[in-house]
Amino acid sequence: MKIISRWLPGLFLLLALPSIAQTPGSYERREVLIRMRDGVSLNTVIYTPKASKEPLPFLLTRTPYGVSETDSPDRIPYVKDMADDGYIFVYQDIRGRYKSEGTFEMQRFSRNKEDPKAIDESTDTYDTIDWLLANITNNNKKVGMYGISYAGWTTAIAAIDPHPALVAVSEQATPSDMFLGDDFHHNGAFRLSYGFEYAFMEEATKTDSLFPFPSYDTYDWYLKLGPLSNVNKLYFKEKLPTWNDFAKHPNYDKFWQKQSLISRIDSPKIPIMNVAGWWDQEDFYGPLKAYQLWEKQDKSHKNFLVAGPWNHGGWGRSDGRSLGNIKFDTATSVTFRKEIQAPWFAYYLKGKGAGNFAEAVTFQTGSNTWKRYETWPPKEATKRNLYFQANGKLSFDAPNVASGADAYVSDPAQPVPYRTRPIEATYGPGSRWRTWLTEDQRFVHNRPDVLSWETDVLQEDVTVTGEVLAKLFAATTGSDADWVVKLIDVYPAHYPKDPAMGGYQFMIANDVFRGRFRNSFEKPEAIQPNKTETYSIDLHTINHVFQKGHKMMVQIQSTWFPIIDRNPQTFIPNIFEAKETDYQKATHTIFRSATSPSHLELSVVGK
Ligand code: PG9
Repeated sequence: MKIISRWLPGLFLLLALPSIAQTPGSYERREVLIRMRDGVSLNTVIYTPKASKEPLPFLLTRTPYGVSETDSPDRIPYVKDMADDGYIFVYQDIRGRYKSEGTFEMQRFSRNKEDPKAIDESTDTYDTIDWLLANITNNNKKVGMYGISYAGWTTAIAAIDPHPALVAVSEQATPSDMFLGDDFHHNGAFRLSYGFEYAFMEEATKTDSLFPFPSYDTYDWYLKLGPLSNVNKLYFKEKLPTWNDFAKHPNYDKFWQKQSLISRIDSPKIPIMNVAGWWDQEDFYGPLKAYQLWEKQDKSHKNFLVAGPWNHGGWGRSDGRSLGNIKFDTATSVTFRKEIQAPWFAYYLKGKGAGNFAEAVTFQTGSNTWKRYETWPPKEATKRNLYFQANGKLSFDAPNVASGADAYVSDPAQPVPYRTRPIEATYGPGSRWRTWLTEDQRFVHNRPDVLSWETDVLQEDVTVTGEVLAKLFAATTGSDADWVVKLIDVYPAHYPKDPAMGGYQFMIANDVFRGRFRNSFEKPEAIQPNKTETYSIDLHTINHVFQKGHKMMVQIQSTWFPIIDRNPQTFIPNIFEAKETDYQKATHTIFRSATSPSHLELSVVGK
């Protein structure tokens, strides 16, 4: 994601290196090349307050998206509160990107630690901090690090093996595992449009470039692309390492496991604030997983979680009063920046304030209120199952019928669009990518290949705070299948508070699961046609009140295109090698009987 340029309205280009340019703001800017241990130099923009007398801490961000156009921090809403307090802001192009030397490698974090010259993003951070402490005057010898998404990931890995001067970090929307969740796959299902467009954006050139789609709506383009092997044949010609890795590693092998934070995180060595957006279209799994992994070994209250009603990085941009069509009554991003982020860094980097931060602060949607928790997910929630019933009903009562099922035909030649068309290029002009998770799901509600079950009108609020798990009993006539599960808040048909929202189907939780991985992500197995199998699908944690007068709905479908590549529905060991003829229609059946009671397990607070 092109974070920096999306934050920054202004453009201040530097003409000579190194140099000092006075900006109209209260910060002084310079751009320097910092030499790493292997001789490669990284381009770095440094903003220092003009007026400050006392020694100040650094706040460092490392990104692949280009730092030269970064505006003065006192003019960037995301960090303005901290800028007004006074820090030395440091922005760096990571290796091989924009004005930095060296070669870019996607998520480089696997150096040989025996080799003192070996490098990765962790050593580049270390060397940068060494240089800053020695070369920037009037610093207080403390460094904080923060960043969203890729810059959240560089932050997370800096915290795993921290430089002694790195004393507090906030990873925000870091990816944690690119096969199980996050940008490139979810539960083994390949995120086609994101993987394709992102690999091109980062690796076709040194600066970000958009794939030149010949049409505005990419849905047909991806459909006409045919099997995934056509990508290299027709377009990438084996030149993009990230795409080649997708094709070479279709299962959860060492390649994915080694780069996953799951295999890297142990006890938190320094304070860490993990930040997540409930409707993050890129890395929602990541920060929640990172929080959970650190939390397992957090003995001294160093690990924190903040989650709010945001898309990817939304807390850094807008005021956070709304997302797409959904309104939250209060300026959630402003609250985060002023009352959470700024005091947190001020305490750890400057010793200001009392520092009694809550373990978890999450915004509860529906009631639209901030809540503080001593654990996340909170222990007071109880598990309640929401069962699929006959006639499209959903209820908290288990089915007592001996047999019962609903079926649909899923056709890879007619995949369900994941958002309303036109599906603009992910980061292209006019793209609605950033709010797709909040779109009204009525656009697919009555398709024959999308099944829906809904409760009666709720007579009282149902508050779900914590984990949501889908348990499906399902069969297919094919030998592989994807299962997409969506938990939806259905607004009352007549909704005087906001009439245009009457009947809106607002997706609260969702995910996709590739059936071949039901027993193991490492070793996929064909599904035996017509055999009922169980699938446990993690829909992650939420904090939402389904209000009295609303209904709860579950939708299930087997295509979500082109964000997820089409499952051929015929088991092929590597889908990147599937042929056009392998893609076949199949009938999928979801059971809802006493012995095969498909349901969602919800963490319910209160009644
Ligand atoms: N979601 C983007 C990303 C992060 C890390 C690796 C690959 C992609 C981003 O917004 O930076």
